[in-house]
Amino acid sequence: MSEAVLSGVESGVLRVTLNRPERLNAFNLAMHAGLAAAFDQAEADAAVRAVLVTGAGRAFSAGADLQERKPGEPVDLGESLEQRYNPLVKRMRALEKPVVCAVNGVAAGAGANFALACDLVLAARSASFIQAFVKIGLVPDCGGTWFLPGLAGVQRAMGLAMTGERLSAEDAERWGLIWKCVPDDQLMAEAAKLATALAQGPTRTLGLIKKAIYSGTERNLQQQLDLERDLQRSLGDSADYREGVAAFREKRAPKFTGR
Ligand code: LHQ
Repeated sequence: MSEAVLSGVESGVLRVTLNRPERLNAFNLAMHAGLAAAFDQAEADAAVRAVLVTGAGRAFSAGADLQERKPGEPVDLGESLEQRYNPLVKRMRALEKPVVCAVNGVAAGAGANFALACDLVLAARSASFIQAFVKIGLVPDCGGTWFLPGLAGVQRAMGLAMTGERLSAEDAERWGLIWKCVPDDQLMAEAAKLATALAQGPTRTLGLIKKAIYSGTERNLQQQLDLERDLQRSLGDSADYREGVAAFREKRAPKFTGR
């Protein structure tokens, strides 16, 4: 049996590929285990300075595997969120390294919201996003009810969640759900270029940018100004800050080491 998740490091980027193309990369236990192992490595390995997530085959991910359980088999969906999906989303957001997502095809249900949990999302022009949950009688999960209103506004979030309509990659970009929609044949090159550039960036700083931006929604301006002060103070004696300023003054490109 082939591995449900493929991973490998190149130029400081851990590439993580969802690899169940025959099931449109639907999430099963093996895929969760593979993702957990990949993020273990992303957290622990100092050589990894950015993560790039994508899907094998024609889809990004069709969400939870709806064929795994026998019809009528009792199921605790809350437990599967608590044990697997929610820890995955939390650790992606908490990882102090950038996570880029290359959405290569349809992203439905938990697959769509797993993509939105990444820090920067690129999508192929032919890709699409579907909050498919309502079609099987569920609410959006994997953070969708939190990400969507923040990214696209309450009305658009409500429309996507209540209708389960397909949103094209172009509209996803226009609505602010994703960073960029790119031509299909350029997706992986663009995503690799972005992830590699981030992997050469001031890693500690990028981690703190995530922290500041993601906590902004929970705080008022005064609290956010205080947080920015504290984060900036902690970066003031970093090697990358010194290098950045030196490079500016010497009119050359900086060489960041991530320290
Ligand atoms: C699939 C799936 C799939 C298995 C396509 N599973 N095989 C739920 C429960 C647990 C806890 C956590 O939270 C969740 C959250 C969720 O994610 S709920 C939402 C689950 N996802 C969906 O409802 C989406 C279901 N899939 C679709 O609507 C379509 O497949 C899409 C729109 C994604 C793609 O459509 P097509 O391009 O027309 O492909 P297809 O439908 O023909 O699918 C191709 C194959 O993949 C097919 O198998 P087959 O053997 O007939 O070729 C599908 O059965 C299989 N597949 N999604 N989620």
